[in-house]
Amino acid sequence: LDGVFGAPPAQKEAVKRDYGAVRKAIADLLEADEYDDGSFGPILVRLAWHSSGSYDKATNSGGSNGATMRFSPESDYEANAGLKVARDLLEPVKAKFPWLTYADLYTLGGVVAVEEMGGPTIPWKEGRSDMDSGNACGPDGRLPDASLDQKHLRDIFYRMGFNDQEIVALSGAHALGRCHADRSGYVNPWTFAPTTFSNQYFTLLRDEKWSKKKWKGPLQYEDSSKQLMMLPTDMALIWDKKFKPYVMEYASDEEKFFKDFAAAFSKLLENGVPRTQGEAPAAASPAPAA
Ligand code: HIF
Repeated sequence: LDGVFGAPPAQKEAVKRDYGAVRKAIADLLEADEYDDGSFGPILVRLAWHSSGSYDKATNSGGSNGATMRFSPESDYEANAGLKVARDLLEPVKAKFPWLTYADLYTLGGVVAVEEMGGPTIPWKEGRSDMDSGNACGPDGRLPDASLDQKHLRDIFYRMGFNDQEIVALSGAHALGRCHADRSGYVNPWTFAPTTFSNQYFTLLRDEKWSKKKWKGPLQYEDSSKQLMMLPTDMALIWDKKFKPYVMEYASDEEKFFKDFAAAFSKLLENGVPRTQGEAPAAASPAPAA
């Protein structure tokens, strides 16, 4: 009978794609007393975003599908400096769950990090595939340049299909992490709690007096305590009259920020991922095991 009906069940590889176990493995990596502010969470969020932020809507190229950042030239783009730390950190997770694609892992890493640091649940769905060479890397220059202004921000994020409100909502992720002189040339964190997802980025933009930092490095802004920073592109959000109302709204309504951030970040990670009709990003995550 076996010859007629195919391989006997015992020989079928029964791989249970347990995304709950993957999430736990990622969550277990985050805490690290010796690294930065005590967590790899922020750099995993940056990895998820830079994996996805190469998307160009007009040509439907770039984006998280393919995990092309593993390859040169994308791995060496100046904007991606330092992200090897995050990619290397996730290697043991890939080794433990070989059926998992890098493209799904890099995006899920950011989702788990946001959630573990106290942020909203981010709708996420598996299904990205990996390219096996750098031939599919997008061109350099698709990620934003922090030294520029609101026009540049709109050029970059409109290209990915975002509007002004989504640009401001996404920007709240700079509540997390810090700048590193050896990676971007900038220094310091944006908030006093860089491993907690909150709306503090917006309250600080609204309430602090930001002035130019006097130093030999690139132009950045500092608060009255001189411990915190804003990039020129962060300042653009309060200087631009269309962006500013959203900053004010998210500063006074953290719940609204969480809701809008979850939607915009989910969209960022989904951009360019091939889906069959009706297979929209999961409204609830994790998606059920296949
Ligand atoms: Fe960042 N971002 N980002 N960013 N980013 C840095 C670090 C982080 C921009 C520039 C920088 C987003 C948008 C923009 C995170 C998450 C997001 C650094 C410092 C720079 C220069 C890198 C270093 O020196 O280590 C610019 C110009 C953006 C356009 C507005 C996103 C919205 C805020 C999309 C986003 O999610 C995170 C997290 C970090 C911290 C990484 C760390 O290692 O701590």
